Amino acid sequence: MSRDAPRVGILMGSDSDWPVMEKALETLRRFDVAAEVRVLSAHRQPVETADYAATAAGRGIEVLIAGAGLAAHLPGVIAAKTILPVIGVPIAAKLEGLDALLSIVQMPPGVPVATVGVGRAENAALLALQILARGDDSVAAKLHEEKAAMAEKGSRADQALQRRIADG
Ligand code: RP5
Repeated sequence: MSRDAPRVGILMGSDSDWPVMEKALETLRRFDVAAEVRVLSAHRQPVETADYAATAAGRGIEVLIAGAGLAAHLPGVIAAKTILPVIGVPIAAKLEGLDALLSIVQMPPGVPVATVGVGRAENAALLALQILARGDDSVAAKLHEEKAAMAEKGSRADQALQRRIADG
């Protein structure tokens, strides 16, 4: 694990969200970007959550990723207390995550939360990395490499499919 100061905060409403949210940490580690991870429930720890959001930027955090399920208020409550970009990850605790998706994405005017798909913690990390890459050439270079590798994989799959079709 990187010993650098954390640049990204990965937050979740419950430790039951960790199996999904750990994908965000894994993705950030792949890019050598340090993160801090916290369980902070908007409902069960309201004071601690508000304090975290209000102090994150001052401690050097640049982007926040917040995952929650059910009445998923954590990303919005965090966004209310900071001007750091907040990326919300809906967790499928009930209703296949539709409840959390709508709760996170339907923020009122003035308080945006960038919302990824249900359970898509790795995409939240990639979006956080893309934000960091605006001022970090090393992260930008790794993101370009990753995109090229993805395109290469797709091309190989396409070529293999063409061969299978041609062979009948
Ligand atoms: C939400 O309630 C959490 O984000 C979690 O997805 C869901 C269930 O929490 P637990 O009852 O498992 O702690 O606040």
